[in-house]
Amino acid sequence: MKQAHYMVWGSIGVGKTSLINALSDTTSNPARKTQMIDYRGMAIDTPGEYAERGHLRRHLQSTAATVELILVVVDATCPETRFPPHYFLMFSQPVIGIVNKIDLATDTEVQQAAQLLRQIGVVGEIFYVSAITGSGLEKVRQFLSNYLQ
Ligand SMILES: Nc1nc2c(ncn2[C@@H]2O[C@H](COP(=O)(O)OP(=O)(O)O)[C@@H](O)[C@H]2O)c(=O)[nH]1
Ligand SMILES: [Mg+2]
Repeated sequence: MKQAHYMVWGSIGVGKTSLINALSDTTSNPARKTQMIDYRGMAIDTPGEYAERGHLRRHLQSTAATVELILVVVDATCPETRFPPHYFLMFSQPVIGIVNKIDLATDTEVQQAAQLLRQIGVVGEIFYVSAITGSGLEKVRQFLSNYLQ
């Protein structure tokens, strides 16, 4: 199987699948509900249900051990999370944050979402994007292409 390079984590509906579609150069299908851990080229998409429940989260943790980079996505319009504080500090790989849906959020909400990422242990760079309008995605693409050789 082709080795995926990065894994996308986040709660249900934050826009993980939309983001991967937007970052991939493939014709973007509208996001379908993600039913299982989904290997899609460079990325591993994950179902929000897994991230939200402790006992399912363990499946993601073992998959995460095989990737080079972890992306944690939060929804700027809904700055809340089920991840425990400092959760992402457990990973040895770099963990970067994505604040998605900035097209719908106020500046204050965007700042709150970034703080939330810090609280759950995302210590890497934070990017501010809209998977729908494409705003901010170029920086993420550049980061990925520099980082993942
Ligand atoms: N306005 C807006 N909607 C978004 C954005 N990203 C995702 N969505 C919408 O949010 C919903 C959930 O997206 P999806 O990618 O399935 O989320 P997932 O469950 O994290 O994979 C869909 O209706 C998307 O069209 C965004 O940046 N802006
Ligand atoms: Mg999905």
